[in-house]
Amino acid sequence: MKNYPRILTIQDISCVGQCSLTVALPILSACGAETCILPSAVLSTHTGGFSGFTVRDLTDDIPAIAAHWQKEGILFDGIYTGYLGSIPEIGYVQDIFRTLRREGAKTFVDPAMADNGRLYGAFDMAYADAMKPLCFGADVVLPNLTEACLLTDTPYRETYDEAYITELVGKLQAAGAGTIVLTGISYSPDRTGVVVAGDGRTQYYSHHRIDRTCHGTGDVFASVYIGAALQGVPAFEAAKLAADFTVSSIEATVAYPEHWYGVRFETQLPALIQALQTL
Ligand code: PXL
Repeated sequence: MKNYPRILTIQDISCVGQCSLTVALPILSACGAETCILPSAVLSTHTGGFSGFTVRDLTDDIPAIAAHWQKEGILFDGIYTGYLGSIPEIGYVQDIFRTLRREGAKTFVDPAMADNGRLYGAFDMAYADAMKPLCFGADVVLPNLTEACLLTDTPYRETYDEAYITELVGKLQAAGAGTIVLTGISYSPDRTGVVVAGDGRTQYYSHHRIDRTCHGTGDVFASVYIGAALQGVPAFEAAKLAADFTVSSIEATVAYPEHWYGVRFETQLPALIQALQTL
């Protein structure tokens, strides 16, 4: 690992549930980055399967935190946003993109608002529309298929062919997207993978599909991708590394049905550090 980037990640703290900041912090640290955080909200758990969770939205705290950093001259080499709390917060994040970047800094947006054809419980179509300028203004956008459909007003399909994905990528590019890292793309029942589009080409990496859906895999994938990218790993290689890490984390979880709420990614961190050391 040759770089020591300072990254800011803006997403919620789900106190229990292995997603968002509790995933991004350890993974980005393992990737050798100084990891700074800006919590968008504090929830007792994530919203995917628990009931009665508490939510404290931190939208109103963000401008003063950002202003303090600006006053102190604190700037970042990378800014990575995930699950945010409100539409005004999306605007504040756009301000942060403008004001807190070191020269050459990269911005990464995981829309983190939907999966499996549905918006997460806290969000509506107005939120999905408000995410568009943030996603299309970032250097790298990392949507899953559902989010890519929402961002391009495309009907979501459970089964599709390469032409459908090519059209979707074309619509994201026409809307102004930078590098596109599109996850959960599957052309056959036993395989799934990631499409990477940027620098004038589109590439696809597939791996076997594990018959288990896990919460937080999008956050695990994005954190590894971004950690690797900030170490100078090219987009397609970073996507492969992130996909392989996500697969091995899910594999480390399948034997534990009581662990339905997240992925046991921690045991895979030594292998990730080793892989990054050899790149
Ligand atoms: O991993 C995405 C995510 C992040 N944060 C919260 C969530 C979810 C997905 O459901 O509920 C609070």
